[in-house]
Amino acid sequence: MTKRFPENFLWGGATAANQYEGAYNADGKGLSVQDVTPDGGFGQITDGPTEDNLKLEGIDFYHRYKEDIKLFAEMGFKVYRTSIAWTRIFPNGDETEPNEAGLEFYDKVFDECLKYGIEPLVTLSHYETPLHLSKEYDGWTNRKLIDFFERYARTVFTRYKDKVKYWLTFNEINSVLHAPFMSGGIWTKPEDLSKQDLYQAIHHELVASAKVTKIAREINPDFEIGCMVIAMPTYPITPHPDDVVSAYHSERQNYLFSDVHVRGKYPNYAKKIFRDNNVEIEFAEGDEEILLENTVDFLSFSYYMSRVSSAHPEKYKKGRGNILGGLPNPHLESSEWGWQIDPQGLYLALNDFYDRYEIPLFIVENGLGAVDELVKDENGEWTVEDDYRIDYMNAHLQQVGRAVEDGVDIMGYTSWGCIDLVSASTAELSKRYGFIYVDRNNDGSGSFERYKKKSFNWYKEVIETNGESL
Ligand code: BGP
Repeated sequence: MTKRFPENFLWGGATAANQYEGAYNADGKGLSVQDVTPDGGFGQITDGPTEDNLKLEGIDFYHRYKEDIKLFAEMGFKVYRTSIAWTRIFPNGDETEPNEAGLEFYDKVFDECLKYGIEPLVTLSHYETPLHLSKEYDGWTNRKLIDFFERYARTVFTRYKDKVKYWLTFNEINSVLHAPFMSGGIWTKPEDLSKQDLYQAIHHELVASAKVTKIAREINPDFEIGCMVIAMPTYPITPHPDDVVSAYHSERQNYLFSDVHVRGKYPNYAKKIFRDNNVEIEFAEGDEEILLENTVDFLSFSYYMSRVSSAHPEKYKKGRGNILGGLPNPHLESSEWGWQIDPQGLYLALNDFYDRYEIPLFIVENGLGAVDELVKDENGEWTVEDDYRIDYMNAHLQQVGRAVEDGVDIMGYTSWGCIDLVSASTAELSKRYGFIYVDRNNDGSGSFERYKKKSFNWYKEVIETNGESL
């Protein structure tokens, strides 16, 4: 039998600090934008932390990291993706000295991973802009954030240079188009935010990403630095050329980000997007060179769904569906949250990215958010019979294998929310992705105990056989 997956394929799972660490104000941590969004990234912003915000306690990884990492090791993880909470290191974001207690926490987390031979894959900014930078500076609309981010990145690169090899700069950088507060720390309300300010904020993030890539390479030339975007292949609703062109344009808006990260300059079509939106990006001296000289080593992405586009969307009934808009696809099933399930979309995303860039790819998020029910197994142990999750992942990983056979260079796969955590879009705990069930409910109740789901052993076997069991 052919070995579809490369020998060194990095199998693992993914999380983000704000969705699972809890301990939101422990040991000097400052507030981040997450601490004031109890309804999730698209919901209201509160004056300060409120009791109904499940992220404040998360799943208490902060105190249970040893137990959790041990479980990841039992599944055989080769890599573990998490983020550093910027506000543990620089509580307000604009200080000059870091918070030592915050740095020590991640020392312990990374040491624990390395003890089991698990490589950390670390996102510098996963929807966790310090609240102070949001309120005082209007987040990434302000160029000063580049300096603050550089200081933060330099601090953690230096501190963890012998512990972490794989880094990502911004999680789902293109999500700022849809959730400017959660993604870009932009305090101005979306309805008042001009396109000029939005695209200028994007420019600042792209320049910041390139600048810290440069710093990373100076600190440790062996580091591998990636960018991270939402992949969402877009299908035309009919073969009518108007619909095909409409799908093409929405796809391109997504590529804009990865084009700059990978090719080091704005693509030609960006000019028209800017012109159509009355945007004129302000370049500071040196920005062009910085972007061009510090492109990423690999491209990582999240994949949850494809989307459907029409030149005349008003003609169609909208679904509850896909998070970033688009029309329902009648050929696909949906998750309980209306996200449409399309394993072949992942195959397309992998091939499209690789055709376009020919650099290594890393799938750093994919998975099924579902309502799980704890039941007793034949030995009287609590578990979740999550065959639906196994089916979902099996189908998606088959498509990854298919892309590997096509010759696409794929570094690894980290399934999203490998342990149940708080949802980014809805801030619920009932939207579970994990192989490990965490006993905590939407009303905050629960023991925080961990239980292995059926998918735990399924994934263990996938890793053990390097994908041959799929
Ligand atoms: C991505 C985010 C994650 C994550 C995931 C699932 O957009 O990078 O933080 O949570 O989506 O989304 P949700 O939690 O809303 O189900």
